[in-house]
Amino acid sequence: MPSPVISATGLWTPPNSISNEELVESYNAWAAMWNIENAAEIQSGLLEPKQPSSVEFIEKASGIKARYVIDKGGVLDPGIMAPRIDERPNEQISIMAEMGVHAARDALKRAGREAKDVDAVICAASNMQRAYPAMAIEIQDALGIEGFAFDMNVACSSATFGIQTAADFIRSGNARSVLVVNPEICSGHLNFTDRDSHFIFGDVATAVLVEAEEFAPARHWKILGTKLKTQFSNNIRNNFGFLNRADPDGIGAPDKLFVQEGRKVFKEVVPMVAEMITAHLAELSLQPAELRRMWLHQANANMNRLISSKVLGHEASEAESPTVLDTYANTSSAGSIIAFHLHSDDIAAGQKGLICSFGAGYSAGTVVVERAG
Ligand code: CO8
Repeated sequence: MPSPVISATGLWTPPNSISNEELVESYNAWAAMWNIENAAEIQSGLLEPKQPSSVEFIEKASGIKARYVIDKGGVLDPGIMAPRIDERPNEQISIMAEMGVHAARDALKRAGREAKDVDAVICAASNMQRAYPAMAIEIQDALGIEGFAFDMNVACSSATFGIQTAADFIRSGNARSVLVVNPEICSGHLNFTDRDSHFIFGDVATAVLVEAEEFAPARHWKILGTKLKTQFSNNIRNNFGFLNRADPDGIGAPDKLFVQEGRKVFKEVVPMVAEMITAHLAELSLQPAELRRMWLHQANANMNRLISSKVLGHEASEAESPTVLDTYANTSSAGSIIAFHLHSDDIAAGQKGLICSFGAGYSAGTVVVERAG
């Protein structure tokens, strides 16, 4: 049976970054306007006034200092409070596919691989730009790949679920080289008028090239094992869909955007993920101390601190569990892949690490890797 490996990863970062200061200034301007517009109802007690957001709270509660976005102007305009991304004609590549292609090309270049050698493309992301044709097929077409492509969505865990799916294609002999692409335009589903969550997400695209070991470049990552888990929860939800659409002219009904019970998510997901990692390592006869690094999902710095403490028995250093959410914020499925992409060059042959994602569903995935070559 062929063994699956990760040959390379790729990253595409949007050119526009928004600092906490800029985001809070626009939220507070919007909230002040809202309070003036609703002064009578607030006065009569029918409505609660909007409280200001704060840079200090955001950094302390989440570890986020900035986020990259596709459109900065619309997000920061207190009269809009949403990204304004121009619709493109059908003849032009769609924005999500374009981001995915950038990240995929980066991964292919790093692997020294030509597109024609790839057999399949999986677009694994939290939100697809349209129902069909699949984003993955458009990415496949733009790259000139033969074979097959399809989309899959497991929210923040899409990348690890995509990696296991690709690894299974390799093991079964159905493919020799599979591109897993994660374009995430989280800003399109974020309610920038919700003080509790307006700071959480950013936009980005990552790609992971999963291949059969004998076909892969000499320097690669062996996949020692993958594990996936899901457990239904309404604590992170987005009701947007073809049966219940958001207001096409504006921000729309709040439940057609990202909503969460952040505290409950924190409390329920941390033990679930820590137990999952510990059990997966035990199954592979590995001690936590044998992990040179954990590339954890980037949702919240405090969450990662707690998970790594439970797994390692001590608070992880930056070298043991690197953070990228200070500059990228939560980029859903792409977060752990960005961390892996940016912080793995120093890992020596034979050293092991863990890629781990978790999020809506609930869903969680672990991929244990070992540097080779
Ligand atoms: N500024 C100032 N104060 C604030 C703000 C703000 N912006 N927001 C809240 N506060 C106040 C609250 O009002 C509250 O005040 P009080 O104590 O007086 O009631 C106080 O701060 C504390 O509020 P919270 O309890 O909400 O704060 P927490 O400490 O719990 O931190 C977090 C909030 C950061 C949200 C935290 O709970 C957390 O990170 N939880 C986990 C979240 C998580 O991991 N979610 C996963 C989502 S990812 C996913 O899978 C979805 C995929 C979809 C992707 C893309 C779509 C966009």
